[in-house]
Amino acid sequence: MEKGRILLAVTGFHPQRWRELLSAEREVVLEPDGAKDPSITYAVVWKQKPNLLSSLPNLRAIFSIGAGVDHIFADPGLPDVPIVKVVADNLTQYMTEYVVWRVLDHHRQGLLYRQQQPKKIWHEPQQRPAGDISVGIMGLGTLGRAAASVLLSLGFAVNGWSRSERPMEGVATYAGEAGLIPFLKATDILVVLLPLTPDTKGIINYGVLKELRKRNGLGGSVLINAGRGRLQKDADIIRALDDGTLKEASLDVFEVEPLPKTSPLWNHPKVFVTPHAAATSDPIHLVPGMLRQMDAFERGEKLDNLVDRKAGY
Ligand code: NDP
Ligand code: OXD
Repeated sequence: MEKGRILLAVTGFHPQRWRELLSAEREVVLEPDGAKDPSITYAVVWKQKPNLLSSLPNLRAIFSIGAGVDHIFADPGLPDVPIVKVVADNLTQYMTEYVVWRVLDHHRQGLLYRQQQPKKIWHEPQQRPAGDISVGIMGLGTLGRAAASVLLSLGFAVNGWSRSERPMEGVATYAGEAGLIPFLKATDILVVLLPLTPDTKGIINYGVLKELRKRNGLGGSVLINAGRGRLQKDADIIRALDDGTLKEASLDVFEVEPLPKTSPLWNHPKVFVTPHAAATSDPIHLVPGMLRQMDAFERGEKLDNLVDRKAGY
């Protein structure tokens, strides 16, 4: 079979490096060219323009350049072809680093020390063992499990919540709607690594934050969201921080991105902001896997890391 051509449609990413690496093995057409082109069989996308994909008469598969695929499902005219998401050691490693960094910073009172230093305050707060803190990971998938295993090795108690039962040695696991409240009640630091789907949109709201455990050495519960911004209600997080429901938050994702300059989250003294940078998609690490999958598909083999269209992730 002839090697299929690729449409590269990536909004918000610099396409040059992706194009260069993909072009090493296949012909690449860069959006805005390519609409309706019958010679295109694959689309490599990030936030592609609505109805672009449905204009391609011979499209056989869509490759997301991220682990999340909500940007693809946002297209009202999404054609019924397989969608492949990113599962890659490099991306998983980045996310594990982010989660462990933020958990350790909250656990080891990073905010307090950053406040003390400019005032030249020499004060050591009480230290607690990691085992006194339970980190609850919402979304015990590829990224959640990897982070969980490093947190376990550091001695934290770890809980996990997923849609279906996902046992993991050393982790107290909870599943589905029935497992949500017990999971929250057993969690001091909530780490959100869920995909954005119709079921998870807005799930990080005041009511949910209220359920988190507060009797811990941290002096309150903590939120870390590196999943998607629209999982959370920014205003509910601010309310929870202001009334003490939450002690601190680390947010990598926001309802609107880039986070508007007018957002109170920027200047909130209890919030640590990163610009959707927890785990970047690096083409040098991701393109070889995409090209390998395209070759395998053309040999009649099945695609890996397929999105479950019904579940939306
Ligand atoms: P996976 O698909 O491997 O895991 C998703 C997890 O979420 C699974 O455990 C799944 O349950 C669970 N889940 C999904 N829906 C629900 C629900 N309704 N209720 C409870 N649990 C649910 O995804 P990844 O780990 O690869 O990635 C997770 C997300 O991280 C991505 O979708 C993306 O949004 C985000 N991300 C953010 C990045 C950043 O830089 N900020 C970078 C990369 C990813 P089950 O196991 O039962 O299927
Ligand atoms: C992703 C992301 O989904 O970077 O991979 O957000």
